[in-house]
Amino acid sequence: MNSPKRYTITAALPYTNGPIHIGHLAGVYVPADIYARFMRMQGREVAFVCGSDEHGVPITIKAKKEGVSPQDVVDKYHKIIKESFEDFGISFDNYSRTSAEVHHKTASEFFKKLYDAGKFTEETTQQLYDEKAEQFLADRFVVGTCPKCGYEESYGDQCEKCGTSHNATDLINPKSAITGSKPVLKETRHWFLPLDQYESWLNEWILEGHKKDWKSNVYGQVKSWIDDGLRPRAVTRDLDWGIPVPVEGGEGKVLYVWFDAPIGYISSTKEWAEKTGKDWEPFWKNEDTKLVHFIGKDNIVFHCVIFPAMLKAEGSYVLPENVPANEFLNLEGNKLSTSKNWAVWLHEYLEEFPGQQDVLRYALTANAPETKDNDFTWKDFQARNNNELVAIFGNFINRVVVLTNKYYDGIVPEPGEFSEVDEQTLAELKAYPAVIASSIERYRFREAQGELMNVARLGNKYLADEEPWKLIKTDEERVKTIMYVALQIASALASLSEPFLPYTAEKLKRMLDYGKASSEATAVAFEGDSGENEWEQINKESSLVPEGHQIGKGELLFSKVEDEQIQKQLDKLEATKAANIADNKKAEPQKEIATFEDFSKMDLRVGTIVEAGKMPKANKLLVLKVDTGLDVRTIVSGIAESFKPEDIIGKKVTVLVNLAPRKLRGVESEGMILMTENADGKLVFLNPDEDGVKNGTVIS
Ligand code: B3M
Ligand code: ZN
Repeated sequence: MNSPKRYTITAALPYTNGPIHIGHLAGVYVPADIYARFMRMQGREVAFVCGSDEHGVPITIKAKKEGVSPQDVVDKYHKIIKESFEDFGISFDNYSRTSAEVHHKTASEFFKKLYDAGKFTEETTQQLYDEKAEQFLADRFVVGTCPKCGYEESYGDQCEKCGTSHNATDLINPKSAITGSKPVLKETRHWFLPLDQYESWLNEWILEGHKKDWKSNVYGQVKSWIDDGLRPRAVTRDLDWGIPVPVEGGEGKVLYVWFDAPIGYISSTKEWAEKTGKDWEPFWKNEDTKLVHFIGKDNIVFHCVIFPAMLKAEGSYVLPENVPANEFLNLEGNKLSTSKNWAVWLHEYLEEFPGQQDVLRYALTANAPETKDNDFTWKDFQARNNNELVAIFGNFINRVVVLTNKYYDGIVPEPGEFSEVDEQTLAELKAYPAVIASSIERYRFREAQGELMNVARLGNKYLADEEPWKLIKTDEERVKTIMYVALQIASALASLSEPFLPYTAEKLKRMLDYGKASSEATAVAFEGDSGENEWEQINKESSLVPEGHQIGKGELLFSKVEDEQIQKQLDKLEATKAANIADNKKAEPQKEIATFEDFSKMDLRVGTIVEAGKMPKANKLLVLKVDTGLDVRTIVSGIAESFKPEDIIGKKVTVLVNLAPRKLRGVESEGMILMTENADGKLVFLNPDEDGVKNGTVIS
């Protein structure tokens, strides 16, 4: 898209079933904020919108667990989340919530427009139903094996492991997340978005149109989902928490959370426009608007396929220009988990590291999972702060400000003749705004921040090489030039650091009294320019810290993170791990009673694994040949993350031989191998440890 007139930047609406943790920040909110701040500095018109995602089954599960109402849950976490984003400097223009009236109205009107235009199909289908809980099981109310990748904890609407989105009835071995019981099928009527009808358009719009500019991890997941064939998707649910279906026959039903939530971006923009007296429509309907969605990889299908199909069906909206989804961040080698409290919670970080928002922003961006999952460790956090922010960025600024105050009472000296080194240093400096801008515009924030750090390295090296503190005794004129050059680098850092380290940039502008300079010098520098922006001022002849300008006193930009602080965090995680292990020991609640007849239907045999191999492109599945004593048969098993194929050949196993055969990734699997898991979550076989037991022996 040639130079957009305005930017609508959205960040995934966090579910209000828990606080924000570093995985959310690294995956979505820090990159989105860097991008929004940068675009504003470019003088662009920006609407950076987000809000709490307050409907959906995760909220009702949390409410049941806490014995409160869903509204209590969303009110509690909406407040925590909104405040922690504000205190962390995520610069939303508006942060709304999907329980807000404006959203109920916007989402209902959106649904009604598609309904009236006949864009939905209405189908009476068999849906999963929990007879004990007396309710239909949708989304996270049901778990089972993902039909695409074999992940055994897949939800009813999406698999967090492979990202695919499916209908609950597609799950293998579904189990109610409410009572643990096996669901039955019960008739119910829903409205479906016929995604299959958008397949050729999606092929053209994405697979052809965005082949080059969408990240490969995003493009790959979307392509795989489309290639698997698109099917109608239910956009309503038999639930009582959510936006009521606004049409005849919708009693007792609500909009599917993933139908209403993305519309939340539009509602939030409307709310913002209302507050600021702007018109929201150009941000969602004008072709010269660039719409960018910042999300985590588990939301790719919803933002690249389902929501665009909804926008296409509605017909008056622009489509996302890019969806630069990040992969996942792990914590000390383990998956972040809200339910297991395995996380660094943002609101706790803000309490324990007061005033150090930028340190966490910096460490998360330096390790951002932009193309693959990555790991956050407290040791790395400490190293990034002490070895980079303190030792390079802070050290350089401190020297510049202290020496300028010491030698010239804070007045920027008039430079003499520039040496070759000075010329070269200033030339290198002038290249950085474009270099950093180019990385940001391609959503490479890790790379962009690395270049920012190179500016601080340039300054640090320049001073270390020129040693003004030595020359001051013998060549005062030379020192004036050196300090002038160093001050230009410092003022460049004040601008270039703002998208990444907003709190540091603010302090640095105060120390250089840049605010005043920028107003005066900006007026001079940008006078007559075609509205040049702050980002460009570094390339201007008229410096923002010109000779004669009075800078302020020094203040500490960064302080060392001590070993004790890190140890305290590591101890906290150890305590969480211990609590989880203790929790694991608490067995799951017993399932409903099974009659002897039920049990006698199951045919369990001793078997031996005689062959084992990986399932192509499915990192959880192994394809096994098992000698069951009756025959040698193929069984597909989700154990690839616990065992290497070569390690389990010859292993005795317990096999359920009369389980109905099913196709997994195109391979017919005839039976199931019984497994359990140890305290560390590693799978173990259930097998007779007596060697003499022959294959085919019945287990009863
Ligand atoms: N609430 C976040 C998640 O899946 C989900 C994003 C909605 S963005 C419209 O964790
Ligand atoms: Zn899956």
